[in-house]
Amino acid sequence: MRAGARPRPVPPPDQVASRFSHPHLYDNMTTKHRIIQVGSLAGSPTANQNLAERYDVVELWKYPDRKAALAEHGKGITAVVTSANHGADAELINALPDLKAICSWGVGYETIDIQAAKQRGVQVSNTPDVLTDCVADLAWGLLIAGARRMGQGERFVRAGLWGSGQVHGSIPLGLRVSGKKLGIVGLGRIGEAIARRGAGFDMDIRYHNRRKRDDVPYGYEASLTGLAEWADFLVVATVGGAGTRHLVNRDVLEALGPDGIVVNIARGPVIDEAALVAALQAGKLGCAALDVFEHEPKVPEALMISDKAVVLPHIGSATLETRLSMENLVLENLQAFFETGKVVTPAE
Ligand code: 8YV
Repeated sequence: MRAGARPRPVPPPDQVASRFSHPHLYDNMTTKHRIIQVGSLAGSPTANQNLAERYDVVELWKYPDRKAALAEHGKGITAVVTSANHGADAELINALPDLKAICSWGVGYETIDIQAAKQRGVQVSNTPDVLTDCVADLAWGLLIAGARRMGQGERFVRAGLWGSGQVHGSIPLGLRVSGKKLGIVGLGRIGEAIARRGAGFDMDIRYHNRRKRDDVPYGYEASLTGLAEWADFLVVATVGGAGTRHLVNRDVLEALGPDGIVVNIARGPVIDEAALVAALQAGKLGCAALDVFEHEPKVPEALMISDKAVVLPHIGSATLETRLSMENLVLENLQAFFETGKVVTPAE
């Protein structure tokens, strides 16, 4: 999204069909387009149901032999629905000779083989903008939870230790959040929304990006280690995929330092998780507040038991409003594709 641009408004679910549909498109069951859905979209309240009402859905995840299912149902399929989690690899793309569009639920699409799609002239859509605010909100939640030891405090109360007079009857002091130096790794849509919120906390804000941006009021650091050295808090908001794997490595984490906090709402592999654990254990990094992990849903045991870690199960976009908006955007993309031949929010 451009600087200052607001998320595109998304209609409520009951209005989605009317925006694109011909009046009688769904009157007759036989006119339903057949699509392949790679995996369940159970993280969205009504996505599976809405897709099944509008389309003749081949639910690929329910077939024990995916290859055989694609061979049996693939012919004539022009559209696939997937998610950042379920992806679409070259094998799937190339098993569908008539494929023209992949509509994905989620903003990240590193699990979709874009090269294979491009080679075949297949359009790929994602769901940008609609989740930006909620993911940015969660980044701040994590940062404050880490600095103010909120998880630790909650565990303390729940364990009945408050006022118990036991040896562990207190928790260490946290760190002040307001007025600190905030470094952002990846100043895209979500990174920028995180930065905007930083102004409310009177923070000095700098960022590291592939390219310097001339349309933002934040300082640019060409070196990520340099940014980490300067910052009190480092928030990772960059895209995932091979290009950013282990971008946040041991040097970066150690540059952040013993009081530094790293937050990740992007993709687990952007941080070298083994280096992260080692830095926390050695006291070279203060805290890690994470919504994403290198091998989800696996969380390293060392993080599970550490009071220096805040761990969440990849819930950046998991609010009722945002998940409905993501679902609507998938439906919009599909419908626009079937009616105009073009998706509305192409990924690239
Ligand atoms: C979803 C996400 O939870 O949009 C993304 O890229 O990571 C999240 O919003 C994810 O897409 C689940 O597949």
